[in-house]
Amino acid sequence: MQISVTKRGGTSRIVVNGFIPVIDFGFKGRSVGLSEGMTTECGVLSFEENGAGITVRKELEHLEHVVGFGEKAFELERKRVILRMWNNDPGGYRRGDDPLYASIPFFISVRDRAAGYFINSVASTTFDVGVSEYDSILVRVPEKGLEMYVFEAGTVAGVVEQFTGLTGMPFMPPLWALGHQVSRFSYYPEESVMNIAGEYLKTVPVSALYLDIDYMDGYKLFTWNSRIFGDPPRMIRELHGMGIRTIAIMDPGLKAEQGYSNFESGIGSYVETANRELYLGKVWPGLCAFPDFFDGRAVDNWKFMIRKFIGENGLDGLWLDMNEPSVFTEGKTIASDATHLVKGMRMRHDSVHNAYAYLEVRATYEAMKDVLDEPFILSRSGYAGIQKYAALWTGDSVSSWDDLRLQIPMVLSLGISGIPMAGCDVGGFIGRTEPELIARYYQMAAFFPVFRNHKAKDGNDQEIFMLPDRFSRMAADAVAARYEFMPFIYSLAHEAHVRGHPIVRPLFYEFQSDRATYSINDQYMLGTSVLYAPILDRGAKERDVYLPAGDWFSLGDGIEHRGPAWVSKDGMPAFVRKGSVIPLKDGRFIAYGKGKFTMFDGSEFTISSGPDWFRSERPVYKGSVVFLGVEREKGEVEGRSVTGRSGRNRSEFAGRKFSHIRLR
Ligand code: NBV
Repeated sequence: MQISVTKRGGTSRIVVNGFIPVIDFGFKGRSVGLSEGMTTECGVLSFEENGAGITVRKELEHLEHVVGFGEKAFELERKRVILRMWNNDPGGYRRGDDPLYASIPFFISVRDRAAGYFINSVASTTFDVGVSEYDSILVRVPEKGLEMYVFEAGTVAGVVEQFTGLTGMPFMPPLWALGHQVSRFSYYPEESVMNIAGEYLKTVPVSALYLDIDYMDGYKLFTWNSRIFGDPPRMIRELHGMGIRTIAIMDPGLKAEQGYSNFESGIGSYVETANRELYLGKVWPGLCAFPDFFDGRAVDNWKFMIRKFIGENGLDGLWLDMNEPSVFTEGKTIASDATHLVKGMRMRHDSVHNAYAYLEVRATYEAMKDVLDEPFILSRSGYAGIQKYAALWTGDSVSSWDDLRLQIPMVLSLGISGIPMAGCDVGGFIGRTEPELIARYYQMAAFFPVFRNHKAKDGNDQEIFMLPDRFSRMAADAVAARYEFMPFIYSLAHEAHVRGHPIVRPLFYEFQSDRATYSINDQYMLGTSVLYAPILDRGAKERDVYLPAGDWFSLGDGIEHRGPAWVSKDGMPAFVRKGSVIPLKDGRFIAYGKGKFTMFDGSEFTISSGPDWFRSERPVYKGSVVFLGVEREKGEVEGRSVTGRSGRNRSEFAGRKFSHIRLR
């Protein structure tokens, strides 16, 4: 076995047996020579060849925390589980099911210091985290070589910075993509779409509406069913007139049908069988061919169709579904021995599987950039680095109280795995639901970066305006709270874009040495400044909240608390951390802490005792991104602007007058 190591800053790249990765992140470092094993900040790493591949072993201490791994249906702490990286459509999932749609073969170990480990393999790797061997993490890679990275930053945040520094900074979402989005499998015909949009707007703001697969003619990509959508560009224009963007779903497979020009134009650049024939797999439209996104010709052809479809219809975003890719066969995806054209060589599907969605999404994003200022993609599947192009949602969850709870560690783990733009189907996708659960879903996800209500065909209607008064009010208040915090969320999206930090964070991200935080799966931080603890139990009126060390100002009742402490709260329990400035809607902001605050427009004010609420004379949000740097040590908080965003966002925050903000 031949091992080489190169290093730059705290990041080391280890290459075993000269392996060339399918997705190359272009790391350049200086060689630090060959070694059989390597001592890292969180234990010794060693490598073994076994018949079928390579095993990486990392020491695991009893007190070590292991977090990350992206979208997994487990708690934040990912010790004592075996996780497989294989993009998969489980067709609905519950806690403990694995694998799911996206694979991020990256984890963070936390001892006194934190270090990150990333196995850059797009084949099926497994991570056995202290199950087969109590004191080891075993990573099994089914290949003769591998590329892996170690990030020795000391802090969780530092590791995430290094990981996103390597795999790419998250895209900057358009402001509207952070608003309340609505969806259903499927809203049609056109009149119903318009009626639903109208009904929604009577109750809550809606920033985007999704069209699911029924808009197509026989599920054929880039077509419309003209019986139910007579004039799509006109409908989209009308929705725009109501302030609503339109996002259409897109699957990867094109129906293999003679005379269907979008299929015919791709012939020669589809995935092939082992015998070099066209590979066909059954999906919604019937037998489909799959663009081989590893092949530049397929990419060019796809981009052409995407540009045309977006341009002709005036769409604002795309929703890339079924891109694991999901096929209706026993193996649930493209046959293992089908082939792709990877850098001029034909490679088996199973050795490149987890890269398929990444390449599809990249091609789509690049095409959309040609026709839209600020493209938005919501993707189901992905791989490390997908954050450069798309937001992810956690797929087909079940409408249940446990799934409601499960969505928190899932979305937070995506965030610390480099993917800040994430969310879940608000209300839950599969199955029968109940109004209270929908309302609690709205509260739980109120600050999730992607905030979209979506539901399966055979589940109850879960639009806010369909709920009994009491629950529609709860849900509408959650939407209002989100819009109140929108400038803050947008600032955090910008921070994510330039630093790679998550928007919503597990508590340990901010309080790394507080052991209790690693098992808090039902609370989250919004940036560094707000702690949120939604109520998640049927019939509950209040809940216990864990506040880590420091001073906290409870937004619901205005009480100050000193952590570490457990407190009991009702409503939507949210707390501001001392030393924060939080920009709110209409130019208002919350400032909590002593010290001198400088706002981006140059205005300054001093707080000598607090908690306090302040209102700036001029809007904090002025067509530019407010980016707040916090210097907690000196008790000073500084707000400064980063310009360059489009002025048209401005109007969305204009209007309303200041009132005390109370989260009900
Ligand atoms: O396109 C239909 C659905 C979609 O609504 C859902 O959000 C996706 O996760 N899609 C899966 C296809 C299969 C649904 C059973």
